[in-house]
Amino acid sequence: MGLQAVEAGLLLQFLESFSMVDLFDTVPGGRVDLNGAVIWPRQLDRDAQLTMLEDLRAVANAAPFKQYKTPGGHKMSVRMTAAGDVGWVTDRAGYRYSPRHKDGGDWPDIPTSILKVWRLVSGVERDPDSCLVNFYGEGAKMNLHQDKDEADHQWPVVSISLGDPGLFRVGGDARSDRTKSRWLMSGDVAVLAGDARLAFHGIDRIKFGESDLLPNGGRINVTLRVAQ
Ligand SMILES: O=C(O)CCC(=O)C(=O)O
Repeated sequence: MGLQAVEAGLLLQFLESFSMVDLFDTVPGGRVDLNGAVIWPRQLDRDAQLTMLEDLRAVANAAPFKQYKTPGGHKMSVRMTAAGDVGWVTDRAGYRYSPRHKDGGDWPDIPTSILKVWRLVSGVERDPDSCLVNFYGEGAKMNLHQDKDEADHQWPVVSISLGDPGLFRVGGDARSDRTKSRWLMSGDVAVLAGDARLAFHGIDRIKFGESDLLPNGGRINVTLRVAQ
């Protein structure tokens, strides 16, 4: 690699660590607007994060993490499980919500520690009926996509980050729309609602091992939705 490429890489790292969008997109209440997605930075303190982690261990014991394949046959890099009446799954048969996990049992209930976050930030009376849990190990990412397997898109999507930082990218309703990015930190909460409900979004990469919340590193994302 030439010297200029090394310098450009270092400059990029510097700008990313500075999180430039903060300077321009902070809205009242300390929230951040990222192309219409609202981010509540550091909503959960360390104790709340540890409690949620403990609750998620119980979820994963009842419904173990699996590495799903897309309908096209590609193995996803994240591992997933779920809680609630229905859980999001994918395989050759397609993307869908299923009342049973891959080992055949019902999904466990959504832990109260997680429901509390929805009730605080969603702005709606109805509780979610589905809670997807994504685990990002080293090198895992999630490509740009829309959340549109739910029956009614008027309900918001609420997503909680735990562990290593994840670079969140949000665009518009078309895949080709301009995107903005921000590192989601442990304890951050993001909401996709209203005009941003169907925004394309994804996680470009994580900074594996930067947080000590998970003993072996990695990032957990908890995504709450009204699916049915
Ligand atoms: O990991 C994240 O923060 C985003 C997850 C996500 O987009 C999804 O599960 O649909």
